[in-house]
Amino acid sequence: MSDCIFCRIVAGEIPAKKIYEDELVLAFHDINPIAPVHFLVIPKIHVASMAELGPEHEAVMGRVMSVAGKLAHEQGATDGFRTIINTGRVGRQEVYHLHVHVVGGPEVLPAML
Ligand code: D5M
Repeated sequence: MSDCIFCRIVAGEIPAKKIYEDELVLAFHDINPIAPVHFLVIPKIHVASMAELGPEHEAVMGRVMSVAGKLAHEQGATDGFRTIINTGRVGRQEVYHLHVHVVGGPEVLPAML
């Protein structure tokens, strides 16, 4: 059994509020939402973080990004959204299975950069 929580969600070993799934990626609602729309899109294969990406991941990461944009609109972020990838200690990554946060809702988000 994997000790990666997101691998366990992919395997169906622990529950998640799934939004979308195909052969490459899975999307599900974040357990601690920070906005009316807040879900995660992950590659099904285990990649610990963005720092571990290589050329072999280009197809799956292309799918992650295109699914993120499509689902954002479907989930109600019709006037824009923010995508966040936390990487490593400095990036405050908590779960070491690469994931894209998609955050949005009706209100304009606080400025970040
Ligand atoms: O943050 C990891 C994100 O993953 C954080 O927003 C909570 C979310 N999380 C953690 N466990 C679960 C489960 N089981 N379901 C749904 N969402 C979850 P980061 O700092 O980007 O690594």
